[in-house]
Amino acid sequence: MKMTFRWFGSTDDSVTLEQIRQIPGMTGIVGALFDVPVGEVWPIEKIAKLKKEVEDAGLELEIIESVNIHDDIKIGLPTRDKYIENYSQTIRNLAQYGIKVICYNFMPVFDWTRTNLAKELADKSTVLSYEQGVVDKIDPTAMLETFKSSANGFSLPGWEPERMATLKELFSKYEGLTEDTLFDNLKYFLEGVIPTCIECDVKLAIHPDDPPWPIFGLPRIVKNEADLERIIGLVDSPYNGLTLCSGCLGANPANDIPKLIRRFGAMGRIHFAHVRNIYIHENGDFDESSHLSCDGSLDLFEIMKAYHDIGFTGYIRPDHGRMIWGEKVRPGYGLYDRALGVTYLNGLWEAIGKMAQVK
Ligand code: DNO
Repeated sequence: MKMTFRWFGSTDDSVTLEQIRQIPGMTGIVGALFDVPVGEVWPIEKIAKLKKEVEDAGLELEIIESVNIHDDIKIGLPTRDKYIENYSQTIRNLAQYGIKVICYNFMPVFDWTRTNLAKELADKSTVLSYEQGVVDKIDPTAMLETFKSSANGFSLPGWEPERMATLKELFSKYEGLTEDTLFDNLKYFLEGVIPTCIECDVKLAIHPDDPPWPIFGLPRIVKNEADLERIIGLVDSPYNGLTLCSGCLGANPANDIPKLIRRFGAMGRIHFAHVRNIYIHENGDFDESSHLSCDGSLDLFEIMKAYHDIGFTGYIRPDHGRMIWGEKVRPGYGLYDRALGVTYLNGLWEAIGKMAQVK
């Protein structure tokens, strides 16, 4: 596996490349251009600048999270062809700079959703959390206020202010869209871009829905094993792959994460691993706990063992972290707890590897 760390760029991340490089075992950055509006081609010059910055810091840039998909593609509007062409051009541009994997999602309107970005735990750390009762009661536009007021002044990935400004209009465009139509639209998108992926040797890795069930009456299609199976069958190519996010899929206890890793990993379809833990309450609500198995509901040893057993050589990153030690940065994306996460994952990996040799 290749250990990586998500970074939001020199102007929008309080964590520096130098700090990231000092985390033991770190090899690369998971990067993106956050100032290019969704749907536009990513300019060569900006990609070149990002690549150089990362490499000058002694790290690699081979994976992008995310090149987001324009809503017209998800809805299936006639304008989608133009956006699919733009997406293909972005793939070509990224390939020129050595990008190997692109993570994306296919969630209507909202990317990942939480109801509290700073829930205080008994030890006074704060975590991202999700309460279904809150989501059921509030107008989705109110979610924006929650996000704005508790994001420590940072923008949040997937919640771009320009897009969110047209929220009501966006919702009306999605009206009546079913899961099946969303699958059809994903297939149309994949059929449009996979030939370019093959030509450029860039793999796509769809990110699961977070949480993995429909919210605000919008359909979601990357929720469980059956969905993942259907997705990889839409275009049967290794270039049509997965980002296996343990925390997203794991929010539904029916999703057996080690089983999913073994199954889709053996098929060579997992290109990117997001590994984190969550603590699921009795009513199904959840908090994003520390990565440690005993702090959450997922068994991180079993998850890392599954990756080890399939001989995983892809990219991996710790996922969201808690806010600890007085850090006040982008919720979920501080330095300290994610660095602890990396060290823990590396420790598990080393131990599992050595145990396998002893046997
Ligand atoms: C949240 C992330 C997501 C993820 C996208 C991928 O922190 O896990 O925003 O990057 O869904 O497109």
